This record gives sequence, C-alpha cells and structure tokens, in this order.
Amino acid sequence: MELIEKVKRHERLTLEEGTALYDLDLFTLGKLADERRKALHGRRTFFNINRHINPTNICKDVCKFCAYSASRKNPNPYTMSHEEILAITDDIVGRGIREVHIVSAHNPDTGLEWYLDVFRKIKERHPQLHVKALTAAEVHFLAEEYGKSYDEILDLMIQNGVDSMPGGGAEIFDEGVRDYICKGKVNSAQWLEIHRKWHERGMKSNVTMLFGHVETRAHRIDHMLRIRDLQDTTGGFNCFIPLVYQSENNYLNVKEFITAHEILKTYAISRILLDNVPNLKAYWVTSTVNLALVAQEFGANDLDGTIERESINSAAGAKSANGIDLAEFVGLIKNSGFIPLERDSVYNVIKEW
Ligand code: V47
Repeated sequence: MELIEKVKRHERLTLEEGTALYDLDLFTLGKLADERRKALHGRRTFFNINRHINPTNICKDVCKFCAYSASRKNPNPYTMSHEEILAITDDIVGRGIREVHIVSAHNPDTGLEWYLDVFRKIKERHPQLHVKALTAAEVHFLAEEYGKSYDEILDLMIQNGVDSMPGGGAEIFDEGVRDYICKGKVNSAQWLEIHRKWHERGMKSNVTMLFGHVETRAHRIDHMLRIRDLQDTTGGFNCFIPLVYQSENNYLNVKEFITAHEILKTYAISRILLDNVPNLKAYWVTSTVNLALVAQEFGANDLDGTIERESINSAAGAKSANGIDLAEFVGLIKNSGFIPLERDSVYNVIKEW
C-alpha cells in the first residue's frame, strides 16, 4: 500500500494522509511507530524523579474540560503561600528529587510577583533543582492581566530562574474545537507564538495535546502538523505528550470514553508524524500505568515520572493524586521488556536502573 511505503521511506505526510493512517490496523501502525522508536531510542525508556506543585486553583478562565479550577463543581479555592511552596522544595531536594513542575490556574488576585518571585526564591535555595514552570496559557494570562508583552514575561521567567516550560494549555489547536472547549484563554496562534519566542531564547519546552473528547481524528492530525511546522523552525520541543481526556467533575459532556485501541493508534501516529520531535511521552496519569507500558510498543519512549502529587488530572478522575512508587515504576518498565533510564529534565541520562 502506497501510504505504508511512504511512511517506510520517511516521507512527510499531509493532513489527509495523516488522517488516513487511522484506517490502518493497530499492529501495522504499531510496527511502523516501533521502527521509528527503535531507531531513535532502542529499548530505552526515559523517566524522571519529579514533583508536581499546583500552587493555586483559582482561575479567571473557564475551560469546560477542567475539573481542577475552583468552581461550582469543585468549591474549594486555595492559594499556597511561597513559604508552603518552599517547604515542599526543601523536602524534595533533601530526598534527591531533581525537577519541580509548577503549574497553576489563572488567578487574578495574587499579583504578578506571586507568580514569579517564587521561582527566584527556589533557585536561591536550590540552584541545582530544575524548575519547569508556567504553561503558555499562564504566560498569556500574566501578559494580559498585567499589561506586559510575551517577551517581557518570558524574560522575567528566565531572570527569575525558570529552566523550561511545560507543554500544557495546547489542548487542540483547531479554532472551532478550541472555542467550544476553552474559549477565552490563550488561542492556538498565541500558544505557538509563545513557544516560538521561548525557543528563540535558546530555551526548551514540551507540547501536549488533549484528546478523546469532542475532537475528530483530523483535528488531532492538524494539531500534530502545526507542531511539526514550528519545530522545523525552532527545534525547541523536547517532547510530545498526548493527554487522554478524563471525564469526571467537569462541564464537557462527553458520554463515551475513548478506547485503548484509539489511544494506542494516536501514540503510534504521533511517533510517525512528529519526525522532528525526539521524545514521545505516554503520560501514565491520563493513560493509566498499564496502557502507558503497552504504549512503549507503539512509539512511546518516555513515561514521565514519579510525580508524588498531582491535582489537575486527578480532579477529573485520574488515579494519580499520590504519584507512583519509584521501585514499582522501575520494576514495571523492566518487566515489560524495556530499559528504564532515569533522565534529567532535558533528557541527559542520569542512571540506568
Ligand atoms: O493543559 C486538564 C490537561 C494539562 C484535563 O510538559 C486534562 O512535561 C485530561 O500539561 N483530562 C496540564 N487532561 C498538564 C500538562 C502536563 C502534564 C505532564 C507533563 C507535562 C510536561 C505537562 O492537563 C492542561 C490540560 O490540557 N487537562 N483537564 C482533563 N479533564
């Protein structure tokens, strides 16, 4: 079949061809994606020992899929003090954790300093701790709320010690779907513009895709191709992370949960299409640990990390509130036939387990 031959020849696919990949059977797709994975990473699977902190859930935006922000469905607003956040970082550094991943809601009451000063305080105490913080959605919110340009906010992030940007807030780039699921927050062009500017500063970031809700297969492919285009110019994305939609406690009325079959196809297709993004993360929080382990056979070479605390997806039903035990995680990767490699936040290998 011509499409399969094209993939084998590593030729780039169009939106129509990418969408047609879904019509191939799962094992054909898996084999094609696995060839790509093996060429890039062999049987190595990356993970990191990290800690998520979500400092506030008060949000001026209303995304229909979100169960995390304080709302009628989740009436428990909170905002952590810097002292509370620093106490967490003191504790994790004491236990050898190397990355802190800080993502908040869009809280209009705290002031810009509350968002930025904490990074500087963390860096002053723990210069070796990698701070992955502020999604493009937060950058856009801070720029609008405090009358700053994206350039100013990005420079302030760097000055205050942010090392890399997480991939959140990308959702689905198609404007129609985006308007329906998260109208009002950063739009697609702005999301991509913020990451382009970040990369132009020599910095790295990740990129996510929220799928399994109201989007079509073609919308997913369109999302991937927009990423591929930006990556051709900047090369700044480390990792693509498809996030499986979690359906509890939110306002997006999706009745049918996406199948494991469709999730695996999506991992495999993204490995094939995103030939310029080195890593594909099966984020076990949203895929379940078991499916993330299987996803290693369908292109995924990264399983995120131990996480310790997770508030955004667990609010929507994911079984991730308390992270996963390191020994168990490593054992599962080994038992599934892969080589667990602990990495730092920018994919330098720290240890083979
Ligand atoms: O942007 C919100 C998603 C994201 C739901 O960069 C939901 O390494 C599923 O981006 N069902 C935040 N997903 C998390 C994120 C992330 C996670 C892990 C690693 C990295 C990285 C980034 O969570 C949001 C949104 O797309 N999200 N609600 C939900 N109901």
